[in-house]
Amino acid sequence: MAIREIITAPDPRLKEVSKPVDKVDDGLRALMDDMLETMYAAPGIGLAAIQVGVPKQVIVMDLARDGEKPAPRYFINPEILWTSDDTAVYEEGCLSVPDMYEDVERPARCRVRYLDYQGEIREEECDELLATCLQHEMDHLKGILFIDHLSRVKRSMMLKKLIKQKKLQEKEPA
Ligand code: GNR
Ligand code: NI
Repeated sequence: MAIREIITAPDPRLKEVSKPVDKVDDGLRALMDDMLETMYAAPGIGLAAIQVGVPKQVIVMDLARDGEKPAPRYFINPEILWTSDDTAVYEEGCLSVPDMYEDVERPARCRVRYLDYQGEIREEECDELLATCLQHEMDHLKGILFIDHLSRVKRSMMLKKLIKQKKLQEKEPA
């Protein structure tokens, strides 16, 4: 397993549309293992493959709290089958939009079909943080970031800050 570099906005790769996976094999599982390790190290609760530069429809997630037993989840080729009409607002953050948090409104519940770590087909009804996080990750697969759900004014303010952060990073690399 290895920790990979997480791409941050603005970067054209984050706008790429990810392609479906045609086979769940050991190569894909190695990618998912790296993604999980990268996500835990960040730390974050979800990660889409495009955030490490791989445009495949792959998501890893772990919603266990501090001190709880790890509960890794894997979603390959996820499809939303249904979303509720009622919505929920959650203060979102993103590893590709470091240190910024804003409220985002999304359907409160959804039903998803996906392939798991073994390549088995599964269906699940999601609510609360799982519904929010899954929709946030599925946006990444379409090249969408949570800041794209905000007003133009908020988004351009955040993009300005992101560009400033990058310029500072260039001056003193990690
Ligand atoms: O770690 C993360 N936390 C989070 C909080 C609220 C809503 C979504 C998320 S996902 C984010 C990790 C990430 O950027 N995934 O793409
Ligand atoms: Ni994100």
